[in-house]
Order: sequence, then structure tokens, then C-alpha cells
Amino acid sequence: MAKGTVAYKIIRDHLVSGKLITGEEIAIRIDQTLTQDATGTMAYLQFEAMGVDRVKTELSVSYIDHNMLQTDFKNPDDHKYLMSVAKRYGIWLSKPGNGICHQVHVERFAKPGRTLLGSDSHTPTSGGVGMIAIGAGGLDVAAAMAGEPFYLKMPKIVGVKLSGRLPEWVTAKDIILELLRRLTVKGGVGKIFEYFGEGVKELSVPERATITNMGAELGATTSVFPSDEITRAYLKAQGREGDWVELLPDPDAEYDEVVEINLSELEPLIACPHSPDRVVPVREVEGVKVDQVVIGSCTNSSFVDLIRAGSMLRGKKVHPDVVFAVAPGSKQALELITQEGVLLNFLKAGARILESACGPCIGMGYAPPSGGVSVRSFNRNFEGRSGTPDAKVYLASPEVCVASAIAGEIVDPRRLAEKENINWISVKMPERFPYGDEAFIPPLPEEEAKGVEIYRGPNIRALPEFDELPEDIQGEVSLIVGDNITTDHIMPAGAKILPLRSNIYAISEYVYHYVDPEFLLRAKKIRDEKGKANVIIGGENYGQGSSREHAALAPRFLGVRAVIAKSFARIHHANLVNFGIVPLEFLDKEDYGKFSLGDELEIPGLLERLKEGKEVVVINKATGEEVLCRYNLTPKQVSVLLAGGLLNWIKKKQGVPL
Ligand code: MIC
Ligand code: SF4
Repeated sequence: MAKGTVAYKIIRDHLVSGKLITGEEIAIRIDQTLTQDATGTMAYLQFEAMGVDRVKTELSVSYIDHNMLQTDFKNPDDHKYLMSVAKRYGIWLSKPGNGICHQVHVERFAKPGRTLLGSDSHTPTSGGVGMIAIGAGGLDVAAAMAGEPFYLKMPKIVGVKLSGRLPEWVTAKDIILELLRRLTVKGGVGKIFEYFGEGVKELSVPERATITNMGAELGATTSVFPSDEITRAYLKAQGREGDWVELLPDPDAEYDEVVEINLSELEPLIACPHSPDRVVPVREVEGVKVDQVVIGSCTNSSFVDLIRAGSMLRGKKVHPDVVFAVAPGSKQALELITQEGVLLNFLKAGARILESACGPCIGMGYAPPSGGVSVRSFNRNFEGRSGTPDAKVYLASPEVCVASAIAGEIVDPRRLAEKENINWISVKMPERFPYGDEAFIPPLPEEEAKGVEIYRGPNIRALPEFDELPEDIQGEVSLIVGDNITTDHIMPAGAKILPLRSNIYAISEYVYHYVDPEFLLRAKKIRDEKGKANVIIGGENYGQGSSREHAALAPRFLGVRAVIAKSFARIHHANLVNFGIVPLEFLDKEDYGKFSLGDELEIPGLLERLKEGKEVVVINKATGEEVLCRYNLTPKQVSVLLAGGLLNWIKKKQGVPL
């Protein structure tokens, strides 16, 4: 039961209901929340609908970092909405340009021993300072701001024992890539990864945050490091020593499982297109010609990353065939590399300097050329995510990125360093960081806040209303997909679609756009002309990746009422429930093959069966076959589904008219 571990202790101290037994439903109190603009507008529309006067958390922060292109009124309208909501409800606001939410949160707000719920899948980044930080859909975060606890199944606590010392040119990124190589993108579902052992002392807070950040790619609930003297020194340099508490695993702590990594045996690794778990040693793909390189994203854009990358470039030039860019993770990191003179190295080497924002990571600018190869220090390389459908994106440490930018081809940094006479440097932690707090707007006092009017531009459309779950489902198979479908497949982002996040009517036109452009018309026909429910058939790990609830909300709007899959990713599963789509799992995975596009289906007595906890029968009317399905739903989730979604459920609970 993992007693005595850091994760167990934090969860125990925040337990509101349930027993700390793996797989049992628990509810935990949420101390802090974060949102970003792309999920935030919807989260705050939902929060507003809950009729609460002021956030009930210790701290809530609204970041603007994703939708930054501002090619027309849409994004700035959303920013203005978010700024007014923050003022109205007692929320901190981090202005555009201030940095990527996770990076900034670690720097300025993350607190050891506390809980954080964020409407972004990389929220676990703050686990790098010893907090339980979980990514969730916007609606769950809105509920937490309204004072609701967060419900989850008690995860398994996996101890990752780090022994040995990282060799030169091998970094934190290689530790998490090694885990992804071993465990794959679904290896972490239902698990918390807690790091322990001698090797932990080798890692600074930003390096720990790289690991907890990319733990999201394992499908993990979260990842956590202990809070030790290294954490204390970091928080002190941030002017926040008062936020520090020591949090170490007890000497007799027992993990549910243990994975061991000997740091001394690692070498530079790289994830090949198009999945973060297609990991091989860099030397195996050496020689692949590179078109563009970028250092940035919430995974690897801290000052540690930038200082080392910038130092490698001193007196060097980016290869003439390569375009190289840097997007510092925060204004603080940018200020620091400016002070240290490292920014100049980037400029002199021929780098483009991008804004401190998500940018290329989510296809917001800097897309690769057709069929191009891009080497990035990021965390996701799903097909098409960069904005170029046929680009090939590789993921690696900033050091591998710089080496490849200089060489014009993928190269092991150890080999390049030898050839080009580049020395490895260990980065010194500053005594005091430039805080960079100018770009935060603190919450207004309660009385003043009450008078603030919320701004709503034409890009913001009210949420559609959804009905309750019908007794039975009469449906049709409108799409069949394979394993590891990502939320980028379901609800793509990028420069054209991301600005539509506050308008469900407009964004739903792009559901499964690149997977099957015919899906939209089919779904609408089933919904409007045939008056039936759309049913999607999926493979393993359905809905991995982002926390975007639009990947559930928009399909629900198009009439999807059930997804039948071999298995689901955690956040998407919760989002489906939150928007009233029933996630069913094949009892026998072979039954996946028993459905064809256009088959008519019936799910008789669905409502009763959910209420009674019985397995569900899906009748394929086209073949006459019956397939048994189960569901992995807690009692609370069943009642949410019956209500037609979480918003209806909360409104009922709070006595707000539906
Ligand atoms: C992502 O990395 O895919 C995002 C964009 O940050 C998402 C959130 C979103 O879709 O807005 C995430 O990771 O949750
Ligand atoms: Fe932003 Fe990319 Fe991090 Fe998502 S993964 S929060 S898009 S930097």
C-alpha cells in the first residue's frame, strides 16, 4: 500500500473520502489550481455556470501561454476574458509572454506537500518540488476552484530508484526517455512514479521537473520527487524559502513496484517519430539530415537547459541548412540568460529567439517544412502536431538538439563535443533568481472583485446544454480507430483550430479532421437525419496525451454518446464521463474486430445496467452478434453520467437551476 512514501503521505494528508487502497475511489482536497488559456476559457465558463462567488482554493493561477499568435481578434478576446475573470474571482493572472504555465508555476508557486490540479496534462511538472500535481479536464479544475475535492482511483505508487551518476552529456531528459523506452506510453496508467535513491541528489529542481513533466507521456497520474535540501536551496533562491517543508520517504517505505535506473549506464537517447516511446540511443540514428531544431516547451526550457545549450554554442555557428530556434520557458529564464550573457551566444550562432510560450510544441508557428526533420527538446511528437502533417519530429535533450543544429544532422553530443572541442559544463544554481513578477496580476480584494464586469468578445460562445443519459442507446458506428489514439487526433490544435477553443460550435467542425475528413458529415447525419447516437470503436490507450476536454465536449456536441475501446487513457476517460459520453471496454478484446463502419447498434437497458453495476450488452444489429462490455467507473462517475455530465451534476448539487 506504499505507506511511508512521499506520494502516500501527501495524499493521506489531503484525503476527504475513501480508503488508501490501490484502485479504490478516493477524493482529495485541492490546494492550488492552474489553467492555461487554451483550456482555461472553457474551464472558467464552466466555473461561472457553477454560481460560486470566489475561488475556494489557497491559490489559483490563470496562465496565458498557448494561444499566442493573435492573427485576429479571437485570441486577444480570449485573453481579455481571462483577465477579467481572474479579477472577478480572486485568481492570479500570468500575462502573455510571462512563460509556459508549468515552468512558471515551479518557479513562483509550487509548494512541497501541497496538491495542485491543472487543466493541462503536464501539470505534474510541479511534482519536481515534491507536490502532488495532477492534470485534469477544465471542468474538474473548475469544480476544484468551486471547492469540490478531486476524485480519482488510488493509484499504484511505483518507486523509481536512481543509483549512480549521470555521465557527461547524459541528462534528466535521458532518464525519462529511458523510462518511456522500457514502459511505453501506456506503461504508467493508474500509477504515480516517485523517485528515490542516491541519484536524486544529483538532480537540480529544474532537472527533476523535466522528469516529472514527461512522466505524463507514460500515461501516469503524476510523478513526484522528495523535497530535500536541493529543493530548499531552489526555493530560497526564488525568495520562497518559507514555502519549503522537508518531505522524504520513510526509511522503511515500501513501494507497490520498484523500477531501477543506474544513471552511470545511461547514454544520450532520442524518441523517433511519431511517439515519445519510440526511444533509441542517439548513435543509432546519427546522420539523419535535420531541417530545423528548437529548444523550448515545458519539458526543457529552464535556465539550466538554456545556459548549457547557450554555452555549447559559444563561438559556434548553426549549420547553414538548419534553422534553429530557442523559446525560453519563462521570462525569468530569459532574464537570467540575458544577465549571464548567454543570450548573445544564441544570437551570434544564428538562432531565432521565440517568445516564452508553448509555440511550436502545439503547432503555433515555426512548423517544419514539408516532410522535414525537426529535432526538439519537447515532450510530444505525435503525427501532425507540429503543424506539418508529414514532418518527422524527434525528441531529445537540449544538448542533443544543439549538437544536431551545429552538425546539420542528428549526432551524439559526445562525438560532436570531441570533434568541435566543446566542454561539458555543470550549471551553477544562482543565489537569487530574477523573480520576474512584473507580469503577474495578483487577485483583487473580495469587495473590489465583486464589482468587476466580465468581458466577453464575439469569440466566446456559451456552452451548449446537454441532456441526460437515455434509457437505451440506439446508435451507429461512425468511426473505428486503432491503438494509442491521441487527443491531437480527436481534436487537433495548431494555429487554425486552437483559437476556436472558446466556441464549441466552430471547433466541433474539426473533430477527427485529419484522421477521417468524412467523419464530421457522417456524425451529423447520424445525429440529425437518423436521430441516433454516434458510437466510436477504439483500441488500446484511447485518448492519450493532452487534457483538452474539447476532445470529449466537441464529439458529444456531434452526438457521440458512447466510445467502446480496448482501454482508455486516464484524463480522457474522465473527460468523456464529464461530458456524458459512456466509456465502455470490451470484456474480450478480440470483440474489437466484430464491428464495421455503419453498423447499427443497440445498447439495451444501459441506464439500469450502469445503476446496478452490471456488464453492458452491445447488440450489433448488422451481424446479430452480442458483445459484452464492462466499464471502469466509480459510483460518482455513474451518477455524473446519469445526470448527463459533471456540470449538470454540480449544478444540481449546488442548487443552481439547470
Ligand atoms: C498539449 O501539450 O497538448 C496541451 C496543448 O498543452 C494540452 C492542453 C490543451 O490541449 O490545451 C495538454 O497537454 O493538456
Ligand atoms: Fe505547452 Fe507543449 Fe507544454 Fe503542452 S506540452 S503545456 S503545448 S509546452
